[in-house]
Amino acid sequence: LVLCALVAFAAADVPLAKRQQDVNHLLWNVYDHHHFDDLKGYAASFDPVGDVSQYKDGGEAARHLVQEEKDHRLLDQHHWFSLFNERQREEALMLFEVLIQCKEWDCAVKNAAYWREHMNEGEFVYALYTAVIHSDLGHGIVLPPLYEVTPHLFTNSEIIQKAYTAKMTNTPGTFEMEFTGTKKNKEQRVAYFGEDIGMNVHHVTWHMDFPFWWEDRYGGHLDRKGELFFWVHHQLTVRFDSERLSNYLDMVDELQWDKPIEEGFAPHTIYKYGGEFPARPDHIHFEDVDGVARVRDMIIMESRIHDAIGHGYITDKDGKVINIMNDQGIDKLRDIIESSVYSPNVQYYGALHNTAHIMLGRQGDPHGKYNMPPGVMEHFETATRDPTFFRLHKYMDNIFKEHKYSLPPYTHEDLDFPGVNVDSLSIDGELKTYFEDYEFDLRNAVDSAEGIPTVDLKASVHRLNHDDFSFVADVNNNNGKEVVGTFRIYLCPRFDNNGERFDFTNGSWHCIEMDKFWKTLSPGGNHVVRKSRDSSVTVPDVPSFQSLIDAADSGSFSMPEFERSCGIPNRMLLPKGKKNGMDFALILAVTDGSYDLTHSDAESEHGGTHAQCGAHGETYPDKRPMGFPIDRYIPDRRVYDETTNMKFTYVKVYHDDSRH
Ligand SMILES: [Cu+2]
Repeated sequence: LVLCALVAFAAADVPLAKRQQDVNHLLWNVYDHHHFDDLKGYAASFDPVGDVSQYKDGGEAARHLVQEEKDHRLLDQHHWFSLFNERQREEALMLFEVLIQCKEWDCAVKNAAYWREHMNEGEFVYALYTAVIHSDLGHGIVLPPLYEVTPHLFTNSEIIQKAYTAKMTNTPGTFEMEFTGTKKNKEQRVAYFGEDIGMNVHHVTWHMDFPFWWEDRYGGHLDRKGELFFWVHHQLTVRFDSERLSNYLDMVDELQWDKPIEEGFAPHTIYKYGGEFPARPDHIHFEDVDGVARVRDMIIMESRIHDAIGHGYITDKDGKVINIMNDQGIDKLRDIIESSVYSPNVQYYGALHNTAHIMLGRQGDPHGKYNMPPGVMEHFETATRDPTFFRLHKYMDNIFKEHKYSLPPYTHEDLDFPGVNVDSLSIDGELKTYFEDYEFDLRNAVDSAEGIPTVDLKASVHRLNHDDFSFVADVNNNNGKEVVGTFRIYLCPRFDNNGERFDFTNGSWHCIEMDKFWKTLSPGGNHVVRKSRDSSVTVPDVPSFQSLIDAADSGSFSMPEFERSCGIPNRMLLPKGKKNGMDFALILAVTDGSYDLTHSDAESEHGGTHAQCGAHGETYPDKRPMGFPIDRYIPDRRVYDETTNMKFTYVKVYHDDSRH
C-alpha cells in the first residue's frame, strides 16, 4: 500500500500541499468567480484543446466537451444540478473524463479552473470530487467536507436566510440548526439520524466511491460494487431501525407501490439556485411521473426481479443465464436493481432503485405543473432526510433478504475455525451515547465578491456521539502454530418496539456491523483489545475546510487518516441507547483468515474503512459474503452453538441526556 502511494506521488510530481491547496482554492466559493489569481488566469486564457499531448486519450474527452460548449449545449450556471438528471449527469461526466485523462496535475488544475467558469457549478463540484477520488493525481488529497462547500444541501433554509442577513449586515453569527418538524411528527425523534451532516457525507461519498455510472475504462473494475451497495444500505437500514427502537418507534415498514406513502415530508431546505425543495403531504397515493415512469412499470420491474430470485438466475441481454444461487449472486442482483452500468440487462430489469428515487422525489409535482426543482430524494446529499428513503431501502432490503434466505443455510464446516476457541467477550468502558453540539462553516453558502469583507458564519448542529470503549476477547489458539483470525463483531437489538424478544432466526437480519479486522493469533491464549475508534466501519470527523486550508497553506500537508470520507462517522458507531439501558446481543465470530483474507498482510487496516467502503483501488479484503456469518437464514441455531469460534453476550447501551 505504502509503495503504491509512493509511486502515485511521484507520478503526480507536484507536492501534496500544493495539490491540496489547488483543490481548496477550486472549491472555495464555487458559485462566485475565482478568488485566486492563478486560477483566474487559467479560466481566462487556458485552451483545453491547445495541447492535446497532456491527455492520455489524445484530447478526445476535452474536444468533446469543448464542442458541447461551442454548440451551447451545456447547462447554464446558477441552476440546480441533480445526478439523477440524465443530461446533467452526462455533462458532469464529460468533465470528469477530461480530468481523469490528464497525465499531470497541471493539466487537471487548468482544466478545472477553466471549466469552473464555463460550466454549471453543481456539475463542476461533482466532477472534481469524483475525479480526485478516482484519479491517481488525487492521492493524498483530503476533499473538504461537502457541508462546507455546498452548505445548502446540508442545512435548513431558515439558517441560510440568517446567513444571508448576517453577511449583508456584516455581522458574524452562529445559527442553531433545528430538525425539520415539530414533536407532533413522531419521525422527528429520529431526524437526528437522517439529517446528520456526517451521515450524509458518508452516504454521498459512498455513491462517489462506487458510482452507478462507473465504467471500467475509467480506471479498473470496482470490486464487489453491487454487493457493497447492498451492504452499505442494509446497514443504514438496520442502524435506522435501531435508532427508532431507542426512541420508542416501530422499525420501518417497507414502501409499496400500490399503497399510500404514509409519511409526508417538509424538507425546509432550499437550493442555492432553484428555490425550495418540494414538500409532500401525508398519505398520498403514488402518481405516475411524466417522463420518468408509471407506477405500473415499477411493479413490473419489481416482479421481474422477484422472478429472477425465484428462478435463481438472471437473464442477460443475449438471453444467457447467470446463476445467482451462490455467494456472488447478491453482487449481480444489486447491479440489476440499482441499476449500475454493470447490469447485464438494463433493458429488461430497468433501474428499480434509481427510478424509485426520482419517483419519490417528484410526488409533490408529478406532472411538472408547478415547475418545481427535484426533490430531496434526487440528491444523495439530502435523500436520507426524507423518511421514505428508509421505506424505499427497506423495500429493497427485503428483496435482498428474499434472495439471501433462498441460499442454503451455513453448515458447521462453513462456520467452523478448528482449534480456535473464543473463551470470553466483553466491553471495556461503558456503552454510553449522548448528544453534543458541533459547528460548521457557512461562509460558502453566501455570495461574495472582491472587496467585500468576509463574515464569519457558522451553523450549530445537534449530533450523536458516544464515549470511547473497547471490545475485549480472549481467544485460545490450539493449533500449535500461528493462525490468522478474521474478527467479525455485530450488535443486535434484542427486543422490538412492543418488547417482543427477537430470537436467533428473526433477529440476525437486524444486526449492526460494528467492526471487522484481522489478527494473528499466537499458539495458546490471546488477549485481544480492539478500540472503538479503530473500527473499520467508521471514519473520524472530516477536518473542517478552514483547517485544510491552513494545513495546505503552511506548505506541508499530510493527513492520510482523513483521505477517505466514506464510512459511518465514528461518533455514530454506537446506536443511541436508552436512559436505563437498551438491550443488545453482542456477537463475535472469529473465522479462518487464511481462507477469508484476500491480502497477504494480516495486520493491515486496508485504509481503515473497508468494511462498508472497500479498500480503495484494491480487491475487497474479505472473501466472505458481507454480513457473514449471519447473512443467511438460520433455521437451527445449534449449528452456531456447536462452534467454538463464536461467542454471544448481552450488553446494554445507555443514553446520557444530562450531558449537552
Ligand atoms: Cu444510497
